[in-house]
Amino acid sequence: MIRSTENNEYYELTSPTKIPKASGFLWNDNMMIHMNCRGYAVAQFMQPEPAKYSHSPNLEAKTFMQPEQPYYAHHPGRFVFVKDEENGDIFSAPYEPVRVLPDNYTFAVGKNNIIWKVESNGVLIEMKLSLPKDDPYELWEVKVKNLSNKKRKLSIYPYYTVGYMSWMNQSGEYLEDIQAIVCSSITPYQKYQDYAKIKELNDKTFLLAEKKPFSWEVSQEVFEGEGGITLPTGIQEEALSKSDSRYEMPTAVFQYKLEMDVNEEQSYRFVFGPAKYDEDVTAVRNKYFEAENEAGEDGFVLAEKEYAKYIAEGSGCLQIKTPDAHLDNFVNHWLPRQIYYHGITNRLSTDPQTRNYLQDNMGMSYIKPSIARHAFVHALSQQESSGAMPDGITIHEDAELKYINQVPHTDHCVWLPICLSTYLDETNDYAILDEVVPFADGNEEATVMEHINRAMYWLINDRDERGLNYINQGDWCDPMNMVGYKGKGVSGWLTTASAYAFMIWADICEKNGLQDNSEKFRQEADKSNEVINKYLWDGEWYARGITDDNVVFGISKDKEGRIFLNSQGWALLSGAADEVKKEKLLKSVVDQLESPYGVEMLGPAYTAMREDVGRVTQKHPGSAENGSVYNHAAVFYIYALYTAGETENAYRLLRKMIPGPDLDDIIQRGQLPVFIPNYYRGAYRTIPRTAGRSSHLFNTGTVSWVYRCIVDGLFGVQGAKDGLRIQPQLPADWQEASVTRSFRGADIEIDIRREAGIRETELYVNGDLVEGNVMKDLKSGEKYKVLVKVQ
Ligand code: CEZ
Repeated sequence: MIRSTENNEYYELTSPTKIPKASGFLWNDNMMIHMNCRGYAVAQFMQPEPAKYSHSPNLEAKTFMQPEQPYYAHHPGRFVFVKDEENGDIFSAPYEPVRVLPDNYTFAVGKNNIIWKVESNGVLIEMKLSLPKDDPYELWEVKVKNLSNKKRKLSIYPYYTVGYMSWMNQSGEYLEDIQAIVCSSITPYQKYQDYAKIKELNDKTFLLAEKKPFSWEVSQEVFEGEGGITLPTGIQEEALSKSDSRYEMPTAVFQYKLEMDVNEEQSYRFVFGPAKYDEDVTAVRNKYFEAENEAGEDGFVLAEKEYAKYIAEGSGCLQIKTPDAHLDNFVNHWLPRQIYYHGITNRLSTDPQTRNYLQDNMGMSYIKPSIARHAFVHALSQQESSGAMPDGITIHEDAELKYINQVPHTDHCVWLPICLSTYLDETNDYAILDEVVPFADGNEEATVMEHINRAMYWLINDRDERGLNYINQGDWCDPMNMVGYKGKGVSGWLTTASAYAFMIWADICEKNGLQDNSEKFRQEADKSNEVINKYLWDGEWYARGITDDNVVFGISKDKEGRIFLNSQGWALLSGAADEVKKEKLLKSVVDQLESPYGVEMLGPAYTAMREDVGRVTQKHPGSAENGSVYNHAAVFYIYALYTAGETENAYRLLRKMIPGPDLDDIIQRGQLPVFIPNYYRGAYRTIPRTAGRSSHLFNTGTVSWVYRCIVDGLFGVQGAKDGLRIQPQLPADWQEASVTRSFRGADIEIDIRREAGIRETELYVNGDLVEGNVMKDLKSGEKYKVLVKVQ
């Protein structure tokens, strides 16, 4: 039912009903589309804020992308109805809205396109979606093939949802001369001050057809008639009625009539997207369907090719081969693709959360380090001279801080050294530290080095009399908003995370020759670690924090929220936990938080509001931050396990991030292994029925860290100042594995083998045994062959 194609180009699903929310996504520089296997779509484009051109049939709230996005009969989608003109039988591809179970069905999610093949009663419909590299348009190809052994008379009806565009003004019509349905609207607004922005918006939605249709329909109501969306009246008629829409909900449907010989195939192409003027649609026609190069390829074909290249640029810096082919496929193809998506689109937002922006670019350090470099410098240019980092980084001149970025969080400074260290490991570009960057306030400017020093001092100063870091209205955990809003509550996690950040920064300072600075921050890390142990060790694990009213929480006395994952893993990273504490907390996590779908973020999940903790306790138990397998938190923990040499523990949990390989697991998660979602439902111990269910939200800081776990931990091929440090941590049941690592311009092929009698890892570079575990003097453009013998 699920398979990857031989060359791993696609993941295929052969049922539209077994994993109904199975999905894939495509993006380009200006848009994103999330398609599910049954034909439903969520698409957004940037102008510069994210906007829709295919709407739901009701007034929609403008919000950020949501987890567990619900689908319903009228959900926006892309469909092709098919009518047998001889007997009136109707089905629709890919599956919705008619829901006739096809005889054969394939949903193939690729890197740069998504393809459905749907065969019903001797008719094969193939739908292919691709995007151009820049334009916010969907490129659709629909093929019809007669697989039966007789001539067929058919009508096909590509149907694209336009939906409820606006309560102020919406309409639509067919423009004969360009063969396009163009629907128009005015984005609703009330303040005259908004007019200046509104008038610039691309408020039209068009569906452009390459071939002249037999008929069309632009009114949703007329199209559906009494038949409704599952059996539209329009389709039951001889011909679509050619209506327009005048302050009526528009739609975009074409009808093509076909008489097909045995085995005959017909192909149709469409472009769907937003526009500002009708003339823009004419330009789209010219660009995609008229212009041809010498090879006879038109703009549509060239755009598909260009897009394939654009996606291919997002390949990562390693190719792995292990005993687990599914893992290989994910790590070699899908994981870097998801990291690239984050790094290049900034999650389709103009004000990414500071921690997201920094961590997404930590991942980009492996893919396009120049983009990461630019992002780090850009983020620092929005730092206050006090060292404080803002809650979001604006990346467009008109951008404003929105949603969660209007809530003050105290953790943003922590991510600077942590994320930058990966960039430095990968590139050795210590010159970035000397880059001079302005502060957001005043006229002062300073080096990157000084900016980050100030960020560290900001953390040092934002501590209470005990030395614990204030939480204000949240730390990494956005909805932990009522622990410290009165100004007293502290975050145990942030105190540990600060200690870790100080250590990382101390390392960077030392490598950069700044011994004194380095000493200073090591001392600060020690201080933080000391107070964590003094105030937050609960006996078997670390507490999460202390509220405004001086109540320690995340402890054994709590009925709900007794243990939080982040407090445990980061105490391993910061070095707060000694051996005894380490063993205890590892066991507590296994006993209380581990599930078949990964490790949960807290447990037991809250079932009622705790007013001294906040909004996180109001989320549904087992969803999101309230005790799901919140993959971002889980991967911090996994990274900590690798750092602490907990190889088996680390790999077991890492593998659980990816759906499968067993079919049952994939069905329970409800997601194809083509991305890692921000969470899988948790509360495994109290609500097992829904545990494991994917959020399907592919925006997540998880992926950069998964790559880091693979580079620094599993394969141990982390960059160092003087070369490439090689120290694999393979799970015990792997006898061998290999990895091709692109690193600072060199190509390094590494074979790792277990060998009896080996005590310490042995490294042979081009046949010669190398002292220590670092490959030095690497030359860009060279190829190296490395053999690593491990115990
Ligand atoms: O957003 C993520 C943030 O993008 O939640 C993480 C946080 O560290 C990331 O920076 C943990 O809180 O406001 C909410 O309740 C939302 O749940 C967001 O916290 C959450 C959403 O999953 C959006 O991706």
